[in-house]
Amino acid sequence: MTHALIVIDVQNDFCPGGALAVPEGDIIVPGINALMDQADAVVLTQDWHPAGHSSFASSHEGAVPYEVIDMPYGPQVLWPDHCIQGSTGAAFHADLNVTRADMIVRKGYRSAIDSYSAFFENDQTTPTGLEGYLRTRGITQLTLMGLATDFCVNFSAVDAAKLGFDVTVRSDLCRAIDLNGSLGAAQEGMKAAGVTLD
Ligand code: VGL
Ligand code: ZN
Repeated sequence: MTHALIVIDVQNDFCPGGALAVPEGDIIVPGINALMDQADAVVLTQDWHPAGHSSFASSHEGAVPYEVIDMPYGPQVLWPDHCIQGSTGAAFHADLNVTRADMIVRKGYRSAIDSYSAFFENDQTTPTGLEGYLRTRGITQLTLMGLATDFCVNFSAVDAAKLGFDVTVRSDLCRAIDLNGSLGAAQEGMKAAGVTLD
């Protein structure tokens, strides 16, 4: 079996001091780097929003961060402005071993739709292209880690399992936002989808 590490959104804005900081988001970096040597492939994902993205509370009159609104594709949490294309906040954490990456997948670059998952945008149908990349390389086994456990890692892991990949999430190398119990729900959802939580 050919094995890929999928490193989700280890970017400055999700680390302490960032615009959408995840507690301890930076302490997972050395552990992620240490796994890269043993992998056949390393894929990094990068949340990559244009200014004024529809997932930002600031794009909606009277809205505040962390409220949920209805979008044409379903409910959407509104976030502080984060991971603006080309900004320091959107850059990978300085200590992440970016040199080892075979592939960098950017997502969330369409203004009207968010993309938590590395495989499909939040309409759950528009592909990012990652599935094709992995399949054409003969990759069947995925280990996921990164930020945040309950959003982008969760959505990516569930989609990967639904697509038929053998999926493990290294919970020790993830950190969560944990909004209104979202971490517990994510853990249940991943298990139900057949994801192994390590
Ligand atoms: C993420 C919220 C908004 C994530 C990205 O990487 O989990 N969360 N954009
Ligand atoms: Zn985002």
